[in-house]
Order: sequence, then structure tokens, then C-alpha cells
Amino acid sequence: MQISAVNFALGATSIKQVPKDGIPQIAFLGRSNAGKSSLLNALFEKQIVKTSNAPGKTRELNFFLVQNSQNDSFYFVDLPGVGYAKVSIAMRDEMANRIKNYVEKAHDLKGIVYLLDIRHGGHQIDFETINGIRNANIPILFVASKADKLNQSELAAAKKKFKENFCLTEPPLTVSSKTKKGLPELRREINTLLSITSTGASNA
Ligand SMILES: Nc1nc2c(ncn2[C@@H]2O[C@H](COP(=O)(O)OP(=O)(O)OP(=O)(O)O)[C@@H](O)[C@H]2O)c(=O)[nH]1
Ligand SMILES: [Mg+2]
Repeated sequence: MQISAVNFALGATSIKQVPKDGIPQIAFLGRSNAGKSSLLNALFEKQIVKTSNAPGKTRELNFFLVQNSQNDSFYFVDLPGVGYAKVSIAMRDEMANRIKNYVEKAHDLKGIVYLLDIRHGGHQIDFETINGIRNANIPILFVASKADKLNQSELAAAKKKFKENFCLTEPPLTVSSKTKKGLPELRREINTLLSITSTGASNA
């Protein structure tokens, strides 16, 4: 997918505000600070999504309307990070509910890019969230982020562990928003997700 235009469309705080215009949606999910917003900026090749050193930056379901070079339209959705501890329990529950409702009810959601920091093998909240997505039959593309933080041998070991932990058939894609490593492969995999019409999964 070569992106020719991107515009912020809306920030949704409830399922009622999620677009129902038939345009396919790809959502980016993962723990807070995993690098979702940074990855979107890297894919968009412009700094349109807010990122932060402080986890918990993204609170709304942020919809970006994207056009590719063939003039097809899609939404890329920047979701709040799951399991962020430093907000009130009420706020954390509300964000978890927003995500759950979206995953279970959004008609045009074609797939979820699930991001994990390559240095972490996965936390309880990742396993719980991934089970929920699998139960909702939404295809998942597993992506290990911040690949620039490890050397080659550490990367190989981390990919193997990641594959085992999440019972994947293939190792995850590894990407870095900083060095742009893995972005061409990610674009290709997103294309594949968009072309899946029945339920199924990419590397899940
Ligand atoms: N070295 C390195 N740092 C990264 C990379 N991607 C993101 N970061 C850093 O990680 C921090 C969090 O990035 P965000 O993109 O805001 O993470 P997020 O998943 O959107 O976080 P929430 O909005 O809290 O859920 C920021 O300090 C980024 O600069 C990467 O590929 N390499
Ligand atoms: Mg974010």
C-alpha cells in the first residue's frame, strides 16, 4: 500500500461515533507505549499522529482516512494502549470497554495490527486482549516494534520467543519507526489484510 493522502477524520469515544460508511478499517492495538502512534506516522510519512514519551497518550479511537495510489480509501485507526496503569481504574475500564466494543461491533474492521515492543515477550494484558480479538474472529497481524533497540542475535531470539508465546505459524514482522526497517513488508501485509473478506488471520 503506497499512501498518497492522509487526513485525521475523527476521534471516537464510543462505538456510536465509529464510521459506518463501508470504508474498510485497519486498527493498531497494543500496550501503552508499544509504538502504535509512531508506527502510523512512519507509515504516513508525516507527523500527524500525537506520540509521547509518557504512556497513555492516546485516549480516543482516532480515525485517519487514508488514500492509496489507486485512490482507494481506508481508515487506519489509532487505538488507546491497553493496560495503562497510571490512570484511574474508572478511566482504564472505560478505555478497555471502548476497545472491546469496537473490536466486537465494528462492521468494517478488516484486521488488527497488534504491536508488541520487541524487548518484551508479552504481558498478561496482551494475552487477554489477543484472546478477545481471536474470539471475535478478527484477523490479527502480529508486529514486533522498536527493532532498532536490539542487535541481530537478540532480534532472532526475541522473534522466536514471540512466535512461541503467541502460538504463531510464522515469526512476527519486526519493524522500527525510527529506522523504517520492516515498513515495506508491513505495507504488503496490510494490503493482504484488506483483501481478506472472510474471517481468517495473517500470521496468527
Ligand atoms: N527507538 C524507538 N523508539 C520508538 C519506536 N517507536 C516508538 N518509539 C518511542 O516509544 C514511545 C511511545 O511511542 P508511541 O508511538 O507514543 O506509543 P503508543 O503505543 O502510541 O502509546 P499510547 O498512545 O500510550 O498507547 C515514544 O517515546 C516513541 O518515540 C521505534 O521504532 N524505535
Ligand atoms: Mg498512541
